[in-house]
Amino acid sequence: MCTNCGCNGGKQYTVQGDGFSVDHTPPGETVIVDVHRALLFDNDQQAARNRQRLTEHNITAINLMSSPGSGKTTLLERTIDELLTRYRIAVIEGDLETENDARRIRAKGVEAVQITTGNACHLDAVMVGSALQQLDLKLIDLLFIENVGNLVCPASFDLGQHRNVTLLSTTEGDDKPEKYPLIFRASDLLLISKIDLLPLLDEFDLQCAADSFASVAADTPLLQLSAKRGDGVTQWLAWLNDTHQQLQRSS
Ligand SMILES: Nc1nc2c(ncn2[C@@H]2O[C@H](COP(=O)(O)OP(=O)(O)OP(=O)(O)O)[C@@H](O)[C@H]2O)c(=O)[nH]1
Ligand SMILES: [Mg+2]
Repeated sequence: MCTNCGCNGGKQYTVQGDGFSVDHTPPGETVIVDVHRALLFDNDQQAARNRQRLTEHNITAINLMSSPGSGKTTLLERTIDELLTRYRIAVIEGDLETENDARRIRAKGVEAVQITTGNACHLDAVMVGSALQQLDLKLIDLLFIENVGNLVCPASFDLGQHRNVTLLSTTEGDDKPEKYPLIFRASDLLLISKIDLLPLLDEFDLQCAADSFASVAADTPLLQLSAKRGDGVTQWLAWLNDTHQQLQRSS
């Protein structure tokens, strides 16, 4: 179980490449609250340092969160295809195991650092800070952080990103925002992904998904997207562009 929520059975996080690792000893029940507070306090401090470094380098950092398989890496591949001539892009990939996603990103000609978390179900700011040391920040405009596929824990850990984007795939059901409110409430943008599959999924109702999302995050924008077919990609790129310009003006 992880020391935050009790879901990490392992003891070690690893960022491949620079040998970073931390041991986590499961605390006794009476200690858990204090450990939570200390853990999140330390995490937030590291996240603030990450954000400051990124901002100093005029980098816009986007944290992508969703269930496993909702289409995060596919969206990144599409985004790179569309934006690489305009922006310098880098990606930090989070998964329990394998370098698969980083390989997919590198195949697009973009630098990617793979973090493998062992059994941990989320990235944290220390892991991201360590991954940042492996990137030349002077050569990046947009940094995407693909979080571990999970609708719960990633929402609790600030990584130093500037914006959170959450994907909800049509294959997951339209009631997820109400069932997992924390992550949807933390989002700056919701992407309903794989809408090309809608004709096959008569149970998924776009209006129900929008209502469910509005019930937890009324003022947050939502886009319908198919990274495969291209629906909504123009709007997604426009959101990214606007966000980057906005952050540049305010820094
Ligand atoms: N039909 C359809 N399939 C998609 C779309 N986007 C992704 N997929 C498929 O969904 C599966 C998972 O996609 P990934 O991009 O690997 O998902 P992910 O969120 O990165 O997965 P994890 O990193 O394991 O959490 C793959 O088989 C993709 O081809 C889409 O827009 N439409
Ligand atoms: Mg992925």
